[in-house]
Amino acid sequence: MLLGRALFLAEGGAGSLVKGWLFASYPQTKTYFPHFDLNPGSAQLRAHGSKVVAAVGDAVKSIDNIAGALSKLSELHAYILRVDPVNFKLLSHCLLVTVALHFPAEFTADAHAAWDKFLSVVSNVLTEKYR
Ligand code: HNI
Repeated sequence: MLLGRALFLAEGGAGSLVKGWLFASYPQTKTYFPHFDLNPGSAQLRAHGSKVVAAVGDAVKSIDNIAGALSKLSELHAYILRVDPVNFKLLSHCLLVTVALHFPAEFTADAHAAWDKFLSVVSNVLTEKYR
């Protein structure tokens, strides 16, 4: 299944690709990473990208309890990092584009819809603590 197969992206360094898309397409998102070397493919970006994609993998594995699986991350983003929720839509879009590019044959209309829905659940979980 495409959700599961995409997990391998974590090792392939796709996480840094996703962040690369994010920073190139939406430069305002770079303000959250003043302490990072943001050059494409930097060691910091790769390490961070792997963590993000691994967390998406955790969400896939706990598809029936995404809120539980990501609760610590939700607190981190809301209370410590204070990332504006709008940025989660931007990142979700970049993730979707990356999956579509890596798996063009499997990225059917159904897969597109499933990813869209899954990423909006993940984003909702990660931003629910702001309320
Ligand atoms: Ni996010 C750290 C997962 C969206 C800015 N983020 C993390 C970590 C994970 C993670 C995992 C590492 C935590 C740790 O080290 O304990 N972030 C996710 C996921 C999403 C997401 C799964 C959405 C799908 N993060 C975003 C967005 C932004 C963002 C949209 C801002 C544009 N994240 C950060 C920042 C850090 C971070 C900033 C800290 C980086 C560092 O290492 O200093």
